[in-house]
Amino acid sequence: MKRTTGIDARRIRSDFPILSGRMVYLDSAATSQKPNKVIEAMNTYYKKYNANVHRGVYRISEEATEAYEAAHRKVADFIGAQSHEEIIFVRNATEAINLVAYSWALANVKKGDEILVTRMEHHSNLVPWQFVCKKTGAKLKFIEIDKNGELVYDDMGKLMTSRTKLVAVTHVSNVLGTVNDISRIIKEAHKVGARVLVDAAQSVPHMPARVGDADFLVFSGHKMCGPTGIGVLYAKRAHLEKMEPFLYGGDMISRVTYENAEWNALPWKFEAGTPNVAGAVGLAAAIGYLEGVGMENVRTHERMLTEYAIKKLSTIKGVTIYGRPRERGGVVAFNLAGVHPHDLASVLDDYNVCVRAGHHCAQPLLNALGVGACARVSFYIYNTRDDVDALVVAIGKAKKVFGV
Ligand code: 7TS
Repeated sequence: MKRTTGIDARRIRSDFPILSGRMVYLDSAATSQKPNKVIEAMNTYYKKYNANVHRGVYRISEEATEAYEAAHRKVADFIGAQSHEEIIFVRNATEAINLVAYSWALANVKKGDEILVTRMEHHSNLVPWQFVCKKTGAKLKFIEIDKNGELVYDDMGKLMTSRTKLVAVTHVSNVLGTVNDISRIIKEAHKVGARVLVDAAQSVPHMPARVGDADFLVFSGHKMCGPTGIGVLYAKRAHLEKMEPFLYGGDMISRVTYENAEWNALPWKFEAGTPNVAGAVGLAAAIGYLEGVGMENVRTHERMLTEYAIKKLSTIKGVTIYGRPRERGGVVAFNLAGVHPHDLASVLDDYNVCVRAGHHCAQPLLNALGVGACARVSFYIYNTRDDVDALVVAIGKAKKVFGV
């Protein structure tokens, strides 16, 4: 492939041992693959300085503590947070949203209040708010989407009122690929005094993304070249100071008597128990790797691949693509008429092409699109135009198999 996007995807691919064969991996929105640099950083931790953190005074424990804390600083820098105190490590984006639901929302949302989400949310940014509304008597409201898969921004003025306590919105849809205008949403929400949670699970890995004025922002390490089991909650320091902890126990305290406890400094107040040190080390290495590639380059490369994929898929008879947003992430969801997406994915797998099929944890959105399921390809830095070509060839084979 020609280097037209500032990325040499073939060279990058060689950094990912799982991609050393012929596999065409088109499911990075579910989880990304991991480069050697990340795998090695985690191996080195286990081989050379595995110890619990914030406890021992011996050398390797200090080394582990330093690496763990440095990972918080690395994340803070990467997303433009003011300090590591605003970065809480959790298991994944889902847990980060639940932390906000339990610690912030249950204390701040009352009967008659409203929580506003969009019609394109992943279950992770929908189900916790359904729970909060049921528990508190608040009402869940929705920003609609238009036929292109974009939010109907003009309705926001009507939907956001003094009753709106929280606007929880995805930055990039994991189905439609829509890149939402987060700055605009935050500006509108803050006008009525609402807090904003940004689900950045599909944006932080793929484009330069800064926390800006967001109150809360969440993402997962495993979608950005990092390991599973580590995710991030960013929250403005002022909110974290007022919030009660989510989990209680060791590490999150400063002083304990038989009757009472005082909380540790931020961010440790929200990190009870022995944390995922290896995960933090891996996430820091992943960020280092992505910085080496350059997030602008990641975005440009995925834009190029997505445009190419849409162009190619559009030429295949029977293919319907869902969503035509003007700003789109590296995600293309589609169906092939007459073939269930699970069957399609299964035949594509026979040709070493990995795509996701199903409801993509966005069942209400799929229902709104009038389909129960669809296939989805999603790109990352190691994908090339050749991968798209291989997909198109494999779809052609599937068409023959199913006689469509
Ligand atoms: N939010 C969005 C927008 C997502 O796409 C996902 C995962 C999550 C939240 C949850 O992330 P987790 O790491 O807590 O599970 N999306 C997908 C997907 O599209 N296919 O598999 C997982």
